[in-house]
Amino acid sequence: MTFNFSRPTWLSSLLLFTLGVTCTLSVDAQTAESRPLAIVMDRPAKAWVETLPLGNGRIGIMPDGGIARETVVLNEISLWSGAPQDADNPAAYESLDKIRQLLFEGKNDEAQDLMYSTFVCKGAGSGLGSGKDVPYGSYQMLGLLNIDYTYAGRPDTAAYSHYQRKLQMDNALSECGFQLGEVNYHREYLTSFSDDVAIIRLTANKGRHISFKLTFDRPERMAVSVEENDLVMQGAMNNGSGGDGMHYMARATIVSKGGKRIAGEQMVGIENADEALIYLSMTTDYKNPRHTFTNRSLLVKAIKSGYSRSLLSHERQFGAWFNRATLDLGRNIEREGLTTNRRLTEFAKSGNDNGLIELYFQYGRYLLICSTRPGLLPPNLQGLWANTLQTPWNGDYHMNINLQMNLWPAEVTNLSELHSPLIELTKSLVEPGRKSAKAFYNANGWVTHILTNIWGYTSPGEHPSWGATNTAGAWMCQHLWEHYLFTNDTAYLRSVYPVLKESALFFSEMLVKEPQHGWLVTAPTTSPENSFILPNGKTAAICMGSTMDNQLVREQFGYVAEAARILNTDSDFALKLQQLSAQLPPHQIGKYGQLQEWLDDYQEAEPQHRHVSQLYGLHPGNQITPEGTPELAQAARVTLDRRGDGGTGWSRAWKVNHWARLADGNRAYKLLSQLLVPVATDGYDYGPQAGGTYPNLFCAHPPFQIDGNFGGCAGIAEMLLQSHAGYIELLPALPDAWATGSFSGFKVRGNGVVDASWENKSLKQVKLTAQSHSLFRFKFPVGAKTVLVNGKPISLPSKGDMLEAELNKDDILELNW
Ligand code: FUC
Repeated sequence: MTFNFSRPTWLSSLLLFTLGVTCTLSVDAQTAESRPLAIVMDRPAKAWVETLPLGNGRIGIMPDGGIARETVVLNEISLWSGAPQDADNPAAYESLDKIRQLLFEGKNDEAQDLMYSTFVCKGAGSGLGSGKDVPYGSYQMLGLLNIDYTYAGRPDTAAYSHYQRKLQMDNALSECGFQLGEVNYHREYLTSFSDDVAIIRLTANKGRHISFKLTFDRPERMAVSVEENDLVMQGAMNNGSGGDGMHYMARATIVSKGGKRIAGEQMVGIENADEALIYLSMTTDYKNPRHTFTNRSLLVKAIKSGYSRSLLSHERQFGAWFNRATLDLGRNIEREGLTTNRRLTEFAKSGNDNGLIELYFQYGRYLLICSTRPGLLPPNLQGLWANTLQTPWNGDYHMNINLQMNLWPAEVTNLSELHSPLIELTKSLVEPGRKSAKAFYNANGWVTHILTNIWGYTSPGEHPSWGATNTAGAWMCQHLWEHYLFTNDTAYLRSVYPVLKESALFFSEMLVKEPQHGWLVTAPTTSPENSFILPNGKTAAICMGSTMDNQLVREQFGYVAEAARILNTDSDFALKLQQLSAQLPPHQIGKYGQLQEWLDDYQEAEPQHRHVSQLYGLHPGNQITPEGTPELAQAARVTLDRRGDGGTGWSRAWKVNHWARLADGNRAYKLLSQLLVPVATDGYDYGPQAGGTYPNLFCAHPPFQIDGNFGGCAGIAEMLLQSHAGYIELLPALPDAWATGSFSGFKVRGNGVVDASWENKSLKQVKLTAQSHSLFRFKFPVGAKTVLVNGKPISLPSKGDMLEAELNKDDILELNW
């Protein structure tokens, strides 16, 4: 079979090789005219966190670029062990009154002890984060594809030169090139957005030089066979009760130009081909009982369309997402010539690489586009990339910050549709969550606790100290509401209103009056995942009315009432929510001037704890703003100072957003620099010195956890554009390091797309395009020279220092200074 090949913008090095130029070629040869949105390495990966991730929202590959053997880690977003289970303890609510009574009496330690025996899930829960063989299950690596190469003349494979490996972010293509002996080899990798298979293309600048064998590998639960020309691996996961659970299949086939096919019982290969394409299809039977049929037909279809066409439509479909937003903060061309790991090191030493910030921002968007897809699942703790069977924390959905952080870039960076898998996951929790609400709180409505999986887990975790948080559902609902705020889509709001309403119904029934002030509080609960010291010297995590819970419930009662008003329904329920809301605990300022984390001003057991749950109301919520609540904003600053500027990767990313909301650009930039600190370790580390960034720009908790990538990406946007406080503000937290720059395609609440440019920290131009009819309010610096709507000068009504513009769909508002 032959195929056409149109060369994409590829490594300058290989072009030079082809032309016979023998200069020493390093990454520096990537010249400056183009803006290289790429991660670049100059050797094969020695660790998984040096490999470059490709994904199309469903399947993912991470090739290591090896010379003699290349190992490609394979993923499929739905591949989970475990199974649906009933983990609700039906008698749990019988101990609820007792637990609450102990909390009312200030005996939190006793309440917590009692919960261990009465108020946790039934069974093993998440298996303490190692749940692959219990019913909770784990997200798992699908397996490994090994490519064992043979090179003509058997050169020493360690003697390669001119090596370069890169991931080009703007077309979702990875490439690798090197010289061995006299021959230049080139590989391209993609996980096709159009064909839904992975493709690896292998070429050399001399004919008949492509020879390799393919094998699959997996530590367990796999059988490999050769079917016609395809290498097939299949198996079933452990369902957690000793039986077979989810089935999976991977199928690889080689299409070559020239060469001789070889095959063994568990191997296929090619010898002396001019070029070769490896097509790889991966499926599971999650919601697709006919997956083996799908698996093969995807492969057949992709091969039929031919590589050039596949590549073009892949780039077109990926680009339709990626190209919606741009960022330019200026660049340091010298640094762009370095490998990405060196670039990180240099940045840690002296900053001064705004191109790296742009790269990190766009990488966040890239990772989101590649790890979720409408109709499938949201990105898990590792997006869709895992290289083990027991993924850390089961690679699940933690809902006390982590899953939500994954979606923070979705709206503001113009990838709104990618919010839908999280929205669908939330909807799917309503039914099991109703049962959990009855079992644990004897309440109507639905609840979910801190963790969930793809099997609808809504019970508390196995340890109340972290597993008892019951406002995770409210936090998920905040995303459903935010999606409405950004899209103005009333039909969508109507479709999710029952989910929001039933969550609020749950809280309206489970809140109890605490005796000291008569406030309505959640109980029992936690402030994730911190603990405090009781007057008796003991430490506890279980409390009532944690500040985060109060904020989440107050916010939810507010937007459910507002949604009811918009949809012209449930006015009595809305009124009731407003009345309840007035009885929730107010924010309190503690002895250090900090925003109090608990109802009582307890001493934190760990003052620098990674979670900053009590600042939910500052970000992602909007109850605390420097303008609206200056005293609380000041208390939030004190809280952040007490917590410090370190922490795990995601913790640093969250604090970027917090400081952005506090309008402190330089501090936000400092936290961003903390997030970009190079990290080599890969063990679990929770400490204040822990987090940072791996060579492939994956966020290090450590271990790898993707939330920090997404939180950092969203934080960069939050520094440049905000719309959470009822108005749009440009450059609210611009650091000195970003004095001149521009962005385009960012989104604001009200469904507007914003482009802006600035010089010497002063706005030059702002353009807002309304995507639906909407009233936009702006807080702008005074003195705009021209204000135009659809090109015509106008004077807009202004209220105080706010400018108001009611725009129709496609209207363009432009301001120039
Ligand atoms: C929460 C965090 C941990 C980790 C885990 C996946 O429990 O406290 O740091 O991110 O989720």
